[in-house]
Amino acid sequence: MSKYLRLFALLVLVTAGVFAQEHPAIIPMPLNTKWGNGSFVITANTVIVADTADRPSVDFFNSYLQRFYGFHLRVQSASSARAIHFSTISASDGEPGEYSLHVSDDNITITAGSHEGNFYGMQTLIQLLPVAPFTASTNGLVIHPDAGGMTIPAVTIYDFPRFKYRGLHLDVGRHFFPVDFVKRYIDYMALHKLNYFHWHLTEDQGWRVEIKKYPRLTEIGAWRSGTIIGHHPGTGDDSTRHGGYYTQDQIREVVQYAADRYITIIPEIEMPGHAIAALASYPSLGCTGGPYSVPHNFGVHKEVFCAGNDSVFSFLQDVLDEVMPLFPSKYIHIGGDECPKDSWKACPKCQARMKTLGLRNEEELQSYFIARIEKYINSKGKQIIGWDEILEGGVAPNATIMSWRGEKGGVEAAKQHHNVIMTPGEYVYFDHSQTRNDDSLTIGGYLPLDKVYKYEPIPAGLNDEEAKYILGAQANLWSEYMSNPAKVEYMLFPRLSALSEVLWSPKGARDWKGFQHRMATQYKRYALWHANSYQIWFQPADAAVQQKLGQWQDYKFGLMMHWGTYSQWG
Ligand code: TNX
Repeated sequence: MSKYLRLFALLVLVTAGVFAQEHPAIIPMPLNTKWGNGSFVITANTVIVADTADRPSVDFFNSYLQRFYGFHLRVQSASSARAIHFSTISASDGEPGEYSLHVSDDNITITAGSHEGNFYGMQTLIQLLPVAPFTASTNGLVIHPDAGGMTIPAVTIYDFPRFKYRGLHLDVGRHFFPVDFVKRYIDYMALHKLNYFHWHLTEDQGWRVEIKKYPRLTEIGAWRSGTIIGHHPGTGDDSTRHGGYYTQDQIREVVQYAADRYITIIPEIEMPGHAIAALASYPSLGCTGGPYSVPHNFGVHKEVFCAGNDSVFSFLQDVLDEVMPLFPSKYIHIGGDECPKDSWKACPKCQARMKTLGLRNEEELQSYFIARIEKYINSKGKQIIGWDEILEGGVAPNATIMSWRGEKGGVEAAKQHHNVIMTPGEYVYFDHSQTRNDDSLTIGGYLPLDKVYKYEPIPAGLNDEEAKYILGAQANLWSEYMSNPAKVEYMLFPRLSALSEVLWSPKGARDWKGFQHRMATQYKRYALWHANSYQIWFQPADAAVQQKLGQWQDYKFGLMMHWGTYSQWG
């Protein structure tokens, strides 16, 4: 090869390398991406062409532009040149959530088989927006379209999710979080293309949903007079009243907010354990009749709903009668985990029930409890989800299982042809620390970003037929040691981004190194959203990532100067 040819080849390689790095970082990685030549420039004159049915996508996009870039676009139904087009084709044989996104010099077109698909296409478009450089202004970060517009690189993407259940959970029982934060949490889910929000609404330490027939649940059960200091059992008590609850109107508002983001909310009403807040409100619901008080500490408590008392079932049915109409979800989560059997063993009513029904042990009494509630919920056209303990003593006939104590429960349930949502503690418990020297208070355990990223939701040991019962996976945020939104965000980010790729992207696209490179951009998005995040996630050995992070640190520093305490939520 001549000297010039070699030089030319080198130049081509270097340029290709540079261009490869210039492409926007998309998370979760789409199924199929072909970068083109050229670009579309969004200016203040760009219009959005969409039907009213795609209003949720258009509104999300415009409010994202407004909030983070300081402008929004005009919307019209008539076709136009130089526009962002949303179109839905009715493709009954399409994959759920599939979309294609095409960016050329003249247009941006999002085409999908459903409005939900258009929403995901729009989320990908959001990730093509430039995130740097920013100019500071009084309303935040602005790339004003008048200043040359926003350049969106030409690309053709075809995409659909790997799993149909892409979940995230939030425990609002241990600590209460206000509606505004719950909405923000739902936005974070939407930005990561997740579609199920598991709202853990009742706990020992707090009952969080208004039930009109039983006002004491929120007058008494939503409040505790203090919280332990430090890890359970605690080194003291803060003696500070904590609590709160959502009115039914607020619940409806949040459900609609989620629906506008194609997210289904699954409410959890815990039974027979984790229910002291309810017992404190109505002591006759427990085996001894109380008195009970809303605990200040955490862990697994022995006071549970009495399984021998029919009025407990009437109470729960009344509660469900008010809860089910609030949530369009076909699933209702009934808990079922960590129910010690001590009080049932000592309770004459529970023992009498076991004798009448010929139940051999208290595990079978728990199965009776869950199956009786399942029957009621099924009679209203809904289905139950329960934690994997509901497999013990015989599983309720139509239940979906959430496998949290490792993968075993999920494997067992799938083999019994029950639907399964994988949520094993080891891989997706975001209450665990992200670093071995976490100086913030957490429940313990160590779950770094790469472990989440490498998680495979289909457990080994299932054949193809059984694997079909794995609907997807979910990360859980238990809030014993998350007392404020900034802490929740700190535990959520960056792990949420890894989870989204596990749930959405094809298995073969999983690439830890490439993901780390894309995360440098994702961190800038976190900053754009004012999201708090855990930052020291990278492998110090990876020089390229470090260099990007160096840029990020400079950038973040500028941001902190601008906002003061940027990590504060609010
Ligand atoms: C177990 S996961 C629980 C929760 C705790 C969590 C802490 C599950 C079904 N039950 O009540 O908050 O561990 O990691």
